[in-house]
Amino acid sequence: MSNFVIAKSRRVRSTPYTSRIEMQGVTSYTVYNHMLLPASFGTVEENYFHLKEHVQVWDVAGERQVEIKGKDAAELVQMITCRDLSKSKVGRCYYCPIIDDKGGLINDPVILKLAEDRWWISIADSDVKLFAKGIAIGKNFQVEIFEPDVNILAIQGPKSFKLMEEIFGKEISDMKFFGFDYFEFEGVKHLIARSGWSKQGGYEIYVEDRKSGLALYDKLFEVGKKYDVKPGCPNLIERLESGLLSYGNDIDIDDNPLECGFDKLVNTDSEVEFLGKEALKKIKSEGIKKKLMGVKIDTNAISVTKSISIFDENNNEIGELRSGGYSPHFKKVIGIAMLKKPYWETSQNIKISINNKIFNGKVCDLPFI
Ligand code: THG
Repeated sequence: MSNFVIAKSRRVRSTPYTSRIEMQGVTSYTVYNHMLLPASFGTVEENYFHLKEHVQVWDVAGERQVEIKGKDAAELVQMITCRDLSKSKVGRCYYCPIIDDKGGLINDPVILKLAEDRWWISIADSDVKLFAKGIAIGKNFQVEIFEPDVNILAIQGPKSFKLMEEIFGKEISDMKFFGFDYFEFEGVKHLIARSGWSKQGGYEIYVEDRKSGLALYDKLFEVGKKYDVKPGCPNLIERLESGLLSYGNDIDIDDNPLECGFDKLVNTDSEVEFLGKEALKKIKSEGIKKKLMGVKIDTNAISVTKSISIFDENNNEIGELRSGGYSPHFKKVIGIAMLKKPYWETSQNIKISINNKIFNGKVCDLPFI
């Protein structure tokens, strides 16, 4: 295999922390929302064990914010998600499928309600800003839609609580999962949420003041020494074991939220109006024809860089593997697959072919753990 690097440019944006993580030995990047997102610091397996035991600081500035502000902000946000936000509260985060008129998944962001007329959509990798602008223009909504200069630092891992307490005070530990509030660092207030794209616990700091953010970055490593803090990034194995979905990998615009296991977030029986409500009602009544499931495969290594066809014992193509990696916990490869009806039952045996070698496996429920 050839070795290559991602060529940087204005279009492939750096983050305020890029120079820091390059000094700290980042070994690969992916591109996420037109921005550099670190993908490894050494091997994914080393990063996995460290994340589960200690604490990591992640440059996840690529999780961009789409700010929706103005008189019709709440109406626009509700228009693009199938989750009923009518009882949502300021100071809370909401995981919300964004869907189009056909029920196709546009994105699966965390939505922060900053005020009744001010929201942040913390997006996965697709151009939600353009989609929201199109809807707002078509509906003549009075809103401003823009990408503010917010650059998230995620603090993840079991020791994240101790580390954050030392910097921001004991109160930060009182925050509930998916709550957020403002906490002061050296005279500057930062929005901090109890959230993050791992299930090892932690926080996300929505840095608006770049200068203070860099000072905070350095402070986290200084204070974090005794907790064995390391720079890190979203970890393929940990997020698979935890059942966290990756837009563009596991799910996409050709999937609807019912096929992706978001049933509880599809509130077609509520009063609220949203795009794709009729489409989703119809899909619900007719039943889905494919479904996202876990798979376990009897091998110790796999690299999924495109969809891999999945077959049953009679060589019928029954679906596709969309992500996968070796799990030290299960001692086999675990993956996320889109399987056709009726092959998504957990008793289903599967086969995949990689480089002319056949591997056997089984369908299982999500999340794995
Ligand atoms: N944090 C922030 N922005 C993000 C992500 C994030 N944007 C991109 C991407 N991640 C969006 N996708 C997800 C997917 C899952 C979760 C968060 C963002 C998640 N899920 C929990 C779970 O599945 O257990 C909780 C869901 C819930 O309680 O509703 O956290 O990570 N800022």
